Amino acid sequence: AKKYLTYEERAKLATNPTASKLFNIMATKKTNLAVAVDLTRKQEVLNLADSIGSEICVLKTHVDIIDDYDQDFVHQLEQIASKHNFLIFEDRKFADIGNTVKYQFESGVYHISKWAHMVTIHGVAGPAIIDGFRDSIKQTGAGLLLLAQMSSKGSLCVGEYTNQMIEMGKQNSDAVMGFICQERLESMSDNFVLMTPGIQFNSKGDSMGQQYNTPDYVVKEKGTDVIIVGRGIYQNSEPKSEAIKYKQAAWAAYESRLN
Ligand code: S5P
Repeated sequence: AKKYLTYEERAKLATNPTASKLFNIMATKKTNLAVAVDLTRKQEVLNLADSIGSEICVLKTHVDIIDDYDQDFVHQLEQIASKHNFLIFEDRKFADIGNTVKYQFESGVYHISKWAHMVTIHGVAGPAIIDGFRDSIKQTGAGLLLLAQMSSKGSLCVGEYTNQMIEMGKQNSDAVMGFICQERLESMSDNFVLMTPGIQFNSKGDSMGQQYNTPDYVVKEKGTDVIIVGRGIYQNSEPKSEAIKYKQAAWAAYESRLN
């Protein structure tokens, strides 16, 4: 059987500052729940963030789906994040050459580098994509999350591609804080945070290829660290009490794998 370390121990092994910070928040707040708030109005996102903030370690955004996005949105979200001690994860899935992603990260409407504690990256363009983030994250300590596997049906992020993404992470472990994945593979060392989307209690999937597992399955059976829940929480009529259920299930799975 695998030997699992505690999140406190993992915080000390982390090679990226945001990874270390996240492991510490998880241990302090006793939550390995991240929520994907895929709502399209600024006030809806902010209201949900404030209502579930005490239950989560990370709030994941897709800022490019917010109809009325503005700088005030980010300003308010940052205040809510520091009030409740969670991190902000912009799920931008950068995938271009280094020089282009540098502009996409720092410029444009969103200025993601100014406020995101972590962002997602696809490795299709090769490891030099990471060089596009270096200037910024040297200053902020932000973390990169590499997409090693995806939750959707027919995903091409499998097999040798997955192995190459893990290798890319290890070669850049100062900048890379962890992986988006569906399972812990032997080669994923303990300095990395493993985050898993495609989580819902009461559904197996949607009509557009999403596939769901339970918190217990991915954390206990598959060995990942953080569950990412979207519609299972924000579409529930009682999002706060539903968030507490996901938090408790994921934390119980974490505790039981330590024994
Ligand atoms: O493989 C992936 C990677 C990600 S980041 N599968 C995913 O679903 N995601 C994201 O997780 C997706 O963009 C969405 O924001 C969230 C899942 O949302 P849900 O509503 O299906 O829980």
